[in-house]
Amino acid sequence: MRILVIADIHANYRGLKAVIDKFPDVDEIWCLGDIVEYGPCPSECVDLVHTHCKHVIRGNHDDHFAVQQPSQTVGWLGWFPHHTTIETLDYLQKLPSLLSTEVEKRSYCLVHGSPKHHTSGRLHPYADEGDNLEAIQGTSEDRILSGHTHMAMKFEVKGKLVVNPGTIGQPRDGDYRAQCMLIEEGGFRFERVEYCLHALKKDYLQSGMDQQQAKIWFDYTRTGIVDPHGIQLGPFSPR
Ligand SMILES: [Mn+2]
Repeated sequence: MRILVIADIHANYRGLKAVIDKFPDVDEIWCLGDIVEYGPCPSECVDLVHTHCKHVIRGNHDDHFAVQQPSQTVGWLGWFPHHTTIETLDYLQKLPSLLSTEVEKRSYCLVHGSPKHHTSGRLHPYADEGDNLEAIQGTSEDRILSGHTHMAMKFEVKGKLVVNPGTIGQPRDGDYRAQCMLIEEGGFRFERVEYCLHALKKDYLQSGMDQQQAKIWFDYTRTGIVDPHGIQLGPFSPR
C-alpha cells in the first residue's frame, strides 16, 4: 500500500499537478487542508483535490475562504476569482476537520492543525513538550498526520508519531519546490517536486488579482520566503 500525503496547497495549481503527476501509481492520496488562499488558482485546486484524494481535511484557510462572498477580494489572505462557484464553496464548507482511518493495522488521525484545535492548532518539534502533549490529549490513533506549519517533519510526542508532509504551494524554507510525503509499507518518505515557475507566474499575473499583490505572492513562492514569517527551517529543510 502506497499513500501520498499532501497539505497546504494554497491555490498553487502548478505545484499540486506536478506532485500528483509524479506519483501516478499510489493507491490513495490524503490531503490535510489549506487547499485555497494566497495563490491564483483556488477553484482548479479544489477540483483536482476533489477528483484525486480519498481523504480531505478542512484547514483554517478553507474555513476562511468558504464563508466569503463571491467577487470579494481579500487583500493579503486570498484572492477570490469571479469563476469560483458555489459548488466549490459548498465542497470546502462540508469537509471534515478531523478524521480517523486505519491502514495495514496502523491507525491514523488526519487533521490540519492539532487534535485539540482542528484547523488552527500547531504541532511542532520545537514547541514546548507540554503544549504538544495537551494538543494531542485524548487521541487514540497510533499516528497523527497534520499540516499548518508548512514544514515537513516527523517527531514523537509521548510515543505517538506526529508527521507533517510540508507544503505544496507556499514554502517558507527558501526552496520553492512542492513538498509531499509517501507512506510506503508503514514507513515515511519525504519528497520535493519541481514544477514550472514561469507557468505559476503567468497564473498569478493573469488571474485578475491586483498586479502588485500578484507579484508579491509570486516572489514569496519563488524564493520560498514569506516576509512576515521569515525563513523557517524544519527538520527536513535543505541546509
Ligand atoms: Mn497553510
